[in-house]
Amino acid sequence: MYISQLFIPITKNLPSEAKIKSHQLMLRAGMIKQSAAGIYSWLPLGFKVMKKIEQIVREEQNNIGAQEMLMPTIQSADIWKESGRYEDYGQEMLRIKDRQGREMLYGPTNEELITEIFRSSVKSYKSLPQLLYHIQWKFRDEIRPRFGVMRCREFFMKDAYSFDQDEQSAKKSYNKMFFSYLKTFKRMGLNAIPMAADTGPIGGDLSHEFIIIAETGESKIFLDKRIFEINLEKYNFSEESLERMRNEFSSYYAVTDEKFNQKEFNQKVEKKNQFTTNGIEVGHIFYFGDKYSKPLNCSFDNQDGKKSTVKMGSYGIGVSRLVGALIEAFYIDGRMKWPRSVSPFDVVIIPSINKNNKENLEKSKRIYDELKKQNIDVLLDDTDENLSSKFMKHDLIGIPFQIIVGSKSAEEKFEFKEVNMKSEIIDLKRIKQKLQK
Ligand code: 5CA
Repeated sequence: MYISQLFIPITKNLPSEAKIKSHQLMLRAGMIKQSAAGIYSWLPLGFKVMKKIEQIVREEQNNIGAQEMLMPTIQSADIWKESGRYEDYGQEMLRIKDRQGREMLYGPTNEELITEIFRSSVKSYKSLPQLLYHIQWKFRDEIRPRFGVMRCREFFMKDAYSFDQDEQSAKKSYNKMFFSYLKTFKRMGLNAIPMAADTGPIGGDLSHEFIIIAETGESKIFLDKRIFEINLEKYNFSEESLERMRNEFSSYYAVTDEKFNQKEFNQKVEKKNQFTTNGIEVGHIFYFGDKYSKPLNCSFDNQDGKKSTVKMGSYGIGVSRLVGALIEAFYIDGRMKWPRSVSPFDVVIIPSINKNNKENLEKSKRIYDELKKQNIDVLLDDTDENLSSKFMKHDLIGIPFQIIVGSKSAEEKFEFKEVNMKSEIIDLKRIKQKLQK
């Protein structure tokens, strides 16, 4: 893509409510535009990043055998009345009436809807276990939407639901998802820490939040810092390995302020290992047994020919929140550097261009064509702004690799730079190798 053709409304004017860096950067770099409080349009650059995150989430869900589907955003109130959550959910739920006067709502989550789908089709233990997910918009009428895409009213979420015969098998599904989440976040360059959590309006008795460290995070976290040293490489998806992985994580204290207790912290963690900071919740998983399957009557015939209720869990990842969370994690000293796996482009070519000299632009176009042929997603800054304003712009856009075609580039060698590293003068062949994924 040539930047002159990209719809990227870069702006300097920030509204006063943009207090944290991810919110500021997303507005400045033209990634999003607010359309109402806590509701955003995703412009091409922001949308591209979100799609990359979505794809990583999708691949990792598919890897553990979860099946993708798509449920609607609008749901009927009836099933929520059956589960008893229609009243409980309160004002966070956006309630709507259709032209017939039927009560509808914009789904804040999908436990009821998926249970209703499941109960009408699954009759026997032979069809269990099952793991289903979708990636869909949700709406929660938050009292105080803030921090841009981090706490908004409409947001994009991956939600998965597990269905098992009994508690033991359901815990296996939970552990599988637990490990899969760690791998998913790792692919985005994030070290997410699982923390025992309260279950809130979703319910149940077992739950973990996955939190990444960020000063601006809304959750205060308390942990034994040795938890950072856990090596995921030594684990796999076998039942026994998952069990050991869970045990290793639970052996270290790691909680958010909801569950924090100073006395316990001092007892369980030596002073030198105590670590207190802020974090962003990027995922949350729940095991709630028959909380929904019972009132919604989702049962099956077990091996003994008796009726039994399905045991369920649900597993969320904040796909749109992750765009902001990644910026909080990687935006340092006014400069953004996306991890390669989610960067909007693989590399940007920045030629130094002036009115009398279009040679650098011509050279850049040739590099562009070469890289395109190799399936490298490249952005060419073909504007005639001076180099220093181009650099400032690319500090915002955050593409991790730059090819600078200017005074340092000789004949067929070019200045190649990984952001925040020293540049080197190399030929196109070397550049291609460096960009190989
Ligand atoms: N049904 C369960 C699991 S699917 C559920 O809804 N869990 S949740 O409430 O914890 O949400 C899952 C994830 O969505 C959170 O971890 C968070 O990353 C994201 N999320 C929740 N609320 C918002 C919000 N207001 N704005 C942006 N992202 C949000």
